[in-house]
Amino acid sequence: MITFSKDFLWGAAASAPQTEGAALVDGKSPTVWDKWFELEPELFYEGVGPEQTSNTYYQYKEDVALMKKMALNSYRTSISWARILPDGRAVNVKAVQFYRDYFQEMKSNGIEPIINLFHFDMPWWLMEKGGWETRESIEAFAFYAQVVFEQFGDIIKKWTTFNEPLVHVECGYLGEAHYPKVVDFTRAIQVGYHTLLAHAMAVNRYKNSKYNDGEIGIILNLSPVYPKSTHVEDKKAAHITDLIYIRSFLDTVVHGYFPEELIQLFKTHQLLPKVEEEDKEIFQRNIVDFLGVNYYQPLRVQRPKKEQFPAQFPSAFASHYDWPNKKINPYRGWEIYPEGIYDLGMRLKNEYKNISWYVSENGMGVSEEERFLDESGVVQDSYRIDFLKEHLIMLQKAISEGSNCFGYHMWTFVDCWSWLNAYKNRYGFYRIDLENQFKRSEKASSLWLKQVIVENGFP
Ligand code: BGP
Repeated sequence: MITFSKDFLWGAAASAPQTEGAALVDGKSPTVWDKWFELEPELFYEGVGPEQTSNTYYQYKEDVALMKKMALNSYRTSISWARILPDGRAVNVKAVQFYRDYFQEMKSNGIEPIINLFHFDMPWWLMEKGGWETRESIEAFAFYAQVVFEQFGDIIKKWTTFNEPLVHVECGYLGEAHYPKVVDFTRAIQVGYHTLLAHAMAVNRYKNSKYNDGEIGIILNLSPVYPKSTHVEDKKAAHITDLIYIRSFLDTVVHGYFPEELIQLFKTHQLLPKVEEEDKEIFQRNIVDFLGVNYYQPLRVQRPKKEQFPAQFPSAFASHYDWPNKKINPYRGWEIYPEGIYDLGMRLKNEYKNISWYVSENGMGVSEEERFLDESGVVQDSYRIDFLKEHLIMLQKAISEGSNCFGYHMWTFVDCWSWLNAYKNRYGFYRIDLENQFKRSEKASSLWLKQVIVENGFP
């Protein structure tokens, strides 16, 4: 029997911009996603934009009832900055009321809300000023954080600042999947640096807020990095990838400082961001209480390919390696490697002070999932049950060896809108029918996990 502790947090994860809908309702101002969709709707899968997310703004009571039915005891979502502070300064009373009611509804049903502040949804007014590239964004975020701690700190006892800060850096400044879709390593590093500083400032505001009896952390996507071989060049490629993609964020939020090796690397390539004297102390004094870890698949790398030179940083140090033994999710193309969750858990134990953490996202995206609907309208997602089982076995192994993990949240609860991919890949325990007033219907995995929660494990 694979068992978990009685107080283990079983839940699901989502975010405001991917679920709420009501994109410009009750005073909310546009985010980068609302605006980008308005400017280039053709970039979004099947032309579906952020207005058509899961309608949670109006249907949250129904969703909380379903969470309860599934026996979940926790749920992670985020607050929309542009809803709470439409112009960055004045508090939107209707938004405060909405979130208080929503969070209270969860609490009254025995579901602990874990609330995140930023899930890729930069308010448009701030983007127009340069977004995270500007130093001004740090104080703007700290102010927003302070407002939400004051408004909801009596209800919320587990906070996180950012979801996957690496992603808005990588997709927005080293790729073209997020706005402002530029490819510029110098700007990317400045954005990453300011994000980390904004995170530390928000932690500081929490520690100094009137309801500071809870905990605050951050959600990082920690894909373990595996080299192609034990050859020194492949190992070096993995080491540098880990330094840039993992340790840049992880060391800073847990230890309070950037790895010296990373600073030297950026220095050598004249990529050091602009910093100020006081920053060092801000990082040092504001380390996290816990971590959320998003894990989908590992990164596999090898020494850089010769033909890539002169290459763009960081491909000058590593290139992708297609592991021939990998098991693939045929419906999304991502690798399935449950051992990665164990490796992460053990690393947090051994190298990061055995910090308290939880799996804040893990899951299996499936395109055209309607093909698995049975006659009674239930999605028979046995592939997702297998996925869950395999990952929970590895998680439990890490816990039994001392890793300090307090919960598991699958991405996601009800199929949700996902950025440029819109509804292409479905992840939920519940299916959403967009043609039928956002109707929610069961998938077999929700019944399976309910049983696991009730029994605190599975055979
Ligand atoms: C994570 C994000 C989520 C969600 C998930 C699935 O990186 O935090 O917001 O989008 O990935 O990704 P996708 O829908 O692209 O398959």
